[in-house]
Amino acid sequence: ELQYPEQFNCVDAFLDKALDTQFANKPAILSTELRWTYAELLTQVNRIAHVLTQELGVLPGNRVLLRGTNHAMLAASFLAVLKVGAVAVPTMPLLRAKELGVMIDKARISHAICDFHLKAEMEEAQAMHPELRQLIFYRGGEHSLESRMATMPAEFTSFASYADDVCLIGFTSGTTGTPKATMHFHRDMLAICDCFPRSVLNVRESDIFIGTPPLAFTFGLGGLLLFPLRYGATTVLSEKLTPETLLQAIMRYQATVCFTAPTFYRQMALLAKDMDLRCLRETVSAGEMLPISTRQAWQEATGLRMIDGIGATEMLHIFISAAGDEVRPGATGKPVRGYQACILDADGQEVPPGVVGRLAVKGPTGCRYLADERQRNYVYQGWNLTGDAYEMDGDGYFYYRARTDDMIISAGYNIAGPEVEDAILLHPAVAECAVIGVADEQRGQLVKAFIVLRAGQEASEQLVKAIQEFVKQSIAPYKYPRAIEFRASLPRTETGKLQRFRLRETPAT
Ligand code: 3SK
Repeated sequence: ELQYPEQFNCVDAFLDKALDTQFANKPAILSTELRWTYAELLTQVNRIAHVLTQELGVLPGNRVLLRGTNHAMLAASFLAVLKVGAVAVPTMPLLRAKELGVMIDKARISHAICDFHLKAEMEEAQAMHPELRQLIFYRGGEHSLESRMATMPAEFTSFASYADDVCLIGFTSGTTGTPKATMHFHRDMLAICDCFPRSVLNVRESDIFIGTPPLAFTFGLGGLLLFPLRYGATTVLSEKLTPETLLQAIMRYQATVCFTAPTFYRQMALLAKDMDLRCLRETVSAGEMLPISTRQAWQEATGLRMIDGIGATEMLHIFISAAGDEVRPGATGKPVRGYQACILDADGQEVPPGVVGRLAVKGPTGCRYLADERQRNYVYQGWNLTGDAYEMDGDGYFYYRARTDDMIISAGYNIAGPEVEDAILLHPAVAECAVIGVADEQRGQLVKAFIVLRAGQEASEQLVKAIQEFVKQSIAPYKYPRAIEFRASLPRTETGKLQRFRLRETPAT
């Protein structure tokens, strides 16, 4: 079991290196416009901490909303909020005023730190929510955070938090509806660093991390900020990345570890063939089910065996994964050291290997929703019920089948939508797809696929038939999509997760 002191501020554990001569001048954060060493990052964090406490009146326990793209000032602001004993509430940069308002209300937010480029919706939200007392902008505007920092001292003594003081409220991305607010403690910030990055990623001081997930998504917060800092490595923060620019950035910074989602790897695999990506040591995929075809395409293009992982905002980071020789085709992996997992049936009883059920997980992090009745559905006898349908084999490997609400029951058959998606994605005309069950008088539910075609491909009845035949050749024929609809794009959350529930809401065509 992981042991931490009763009283500590996690930021000290992330930035203690700045006081060590071996690390002080080592780059902590890199971007196109800046290079901050560990010593510089510590100074910036301390100056922001002074602005928060002296000028904005932030008190320990206050909730501070953060709004920005992946940038060093967002990272420093996050650390400063925790350092003064307040609670960070990171939000996705594309959220609208109304959505911000829901979070301000729910988390009782008193202060906000916002990138000046994202000012409009923030101000609109504040106008509707006067309980948000103080709003400060960085990267622009009058009385900016940077101008206030300029006169502040470079030292700041961290607030003496307790290990189980809440320091982060993370909102879920809303794949199933209204976002939930998950609460995490100072010790959780260290616990996630002591699990996946230590036993699966094997982080080294020389690592250079890069990737796409927003810092507002705990996948990105861990992978692009907390893990690199905890191990004295370097992170590259980039605001807008496409598959092409991510590949270029990997080469420019000689990145060694990449975090992104399957859809990005799928597109990068098409572009990567003639690129020199030998700098990469590990590539981590999470946030969505990793199709077997994407794993293969990436490995063929780069020679790299991808690390798949399942995490959840409720659990903070990845809890099942595998790397290197431990990777088994089709499996997400085994519980990360520190976590336990099992499969439960509808009555909460453990099922034997080979039976599909609900994935349950226990470990040093876990779900505590802020004032939400759904807590009762998530935690059962100490197990966190993730809402994913999984199967375990006799060797303890876990295989994703579907979200529990993505299982389709058609003519008495149980069909996992993602398995059908996997088969469709192998068709050369298909770029993206999502499979759902739609009501059907005869079969109860009917398998329906929404497909985005690759550039240059034309939708036609003939193509529908060709895809259906193609699927029947690779999986049991009863699983083939009896209905296919072509779309220009699929509904996704800002973190890239498919919103199948939105497809279920659309009227049948
Ligand atoms: O929600 C997820 O899919 C996730 C994956 C990895 C790490 C963290 C999270 C929230």
